[in-house]
Amino acid sequence: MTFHPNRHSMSSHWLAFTSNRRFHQQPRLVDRAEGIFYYTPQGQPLYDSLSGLWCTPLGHGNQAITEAISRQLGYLDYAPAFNVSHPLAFELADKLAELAPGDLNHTLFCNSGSEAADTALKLARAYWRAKGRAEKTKFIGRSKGYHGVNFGGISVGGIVGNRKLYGQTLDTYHLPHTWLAQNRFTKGVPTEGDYLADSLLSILEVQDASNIAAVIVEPMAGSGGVIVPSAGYLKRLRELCDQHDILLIFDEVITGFGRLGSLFGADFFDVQPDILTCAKALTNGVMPMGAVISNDDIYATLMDQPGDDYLIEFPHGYTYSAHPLACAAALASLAQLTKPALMSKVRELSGVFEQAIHQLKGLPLVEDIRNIGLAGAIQIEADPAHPLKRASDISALCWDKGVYVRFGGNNLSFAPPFICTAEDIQHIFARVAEAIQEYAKTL
Ligand code: PXG
Repeated sequence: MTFHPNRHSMSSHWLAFTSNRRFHQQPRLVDRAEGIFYYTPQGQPLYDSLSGLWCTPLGHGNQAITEAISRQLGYLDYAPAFNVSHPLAFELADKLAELAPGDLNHTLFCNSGSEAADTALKLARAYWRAKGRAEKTKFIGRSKGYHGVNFGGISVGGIVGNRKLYGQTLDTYHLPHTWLAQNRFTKGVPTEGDYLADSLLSILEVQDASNIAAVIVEPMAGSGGVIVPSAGYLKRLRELCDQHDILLIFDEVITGFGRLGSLFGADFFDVQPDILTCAKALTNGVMPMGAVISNDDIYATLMDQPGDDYLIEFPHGYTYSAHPLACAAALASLAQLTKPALMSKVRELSGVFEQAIHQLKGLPLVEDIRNIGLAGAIQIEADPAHPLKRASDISALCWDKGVYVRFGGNNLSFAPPFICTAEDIQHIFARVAEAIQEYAKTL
């Protein structure tokens, strides 16, 4: 399985969300993974400091997941997703109903976080229409928010680079992001910033709540650079949504299944959304799968619509919704992620992680460090002439030092697997510190 640049045309594979031209100059390949390591074709081990792309908290090569998929493959490789289903889909939906907070009891399956976001937005509109309030169609997202790459997701998303090329989006408005200069270098959840939720009122002043279907936010903005809201921010948002008859959607694609040391971000912040989307860790990243979990009222409203019962209540779904192999992977993954001992370990490691990442305070170019649970980001002072370059260059140096580090904008992001040790975490940040120092010397 060795990659031969001469035998493969580099341009035939157009890499996702990648500067392909830079990749061609310096291709980074992995052809094997085990536990918390990736391996290059030359055999160089690399610490996986982001659990893939936030999606493999149980590490690579998890035996129970491998076995579950193999077993399922022997029984049922595919089942039609429309009008037909299979036992594992119900088993998984029951499990999610049991795990998700409050009355989030009804799951629509899809294949990714992006599909989950667009599904949730369509569901919100369909709900209001079924309630006889068809004018409630607009959405509110948040600056620096990320909800995937489909048209709904980029409309509510608040990362300008992901939206600006694509013309007209849905009718959406954005809350301000929750990064505050005075909270720089806060360890964990900041105290300052609950008032930022009140910006919703300024939007309503102009748009009127009668036109708004839903507010969608990540409990913690992951792709935006691990921006942690203040402790009461989401509670305030919930209050305002209740007062104004607006659905609240939590995008838990990153925060779902233990990343914050609680099963969901909703549990961590003790706030109940009306719809919760998740993906990634649901299957430990081994099979693509997303899920949209809605509350009893939304489900009942769609099921109680007038008309013959042969009619489809929610005309939406994918060929691969509740794919049997993905269901098998998810059940095996959740059986492990929900063990209380694992969550305690995550909370314990979070303390080590917090210490280790904040030790980089004071290094050249480091202008902020944020963390929550087993997630964190180091914000690098941007070069005004090349705003996105430094984090990318530092990540390249980390690769050479044996650590795979994700960069986005001017942030280096970290979300190590739950199976790592305190020493692994310390090792990762020691290498990152060296890389930052060495890079700063070249400027
Ligand atoms: N919502 C959230 C909150 C996400 O973080 C998506 C939706 C989209 O999921 P899919 O499965 O369609 O990619 C995401 C994905 C990064 C990074 O480094 C983050 C994501 C994906 C890739 C990289 O921050 N988040």
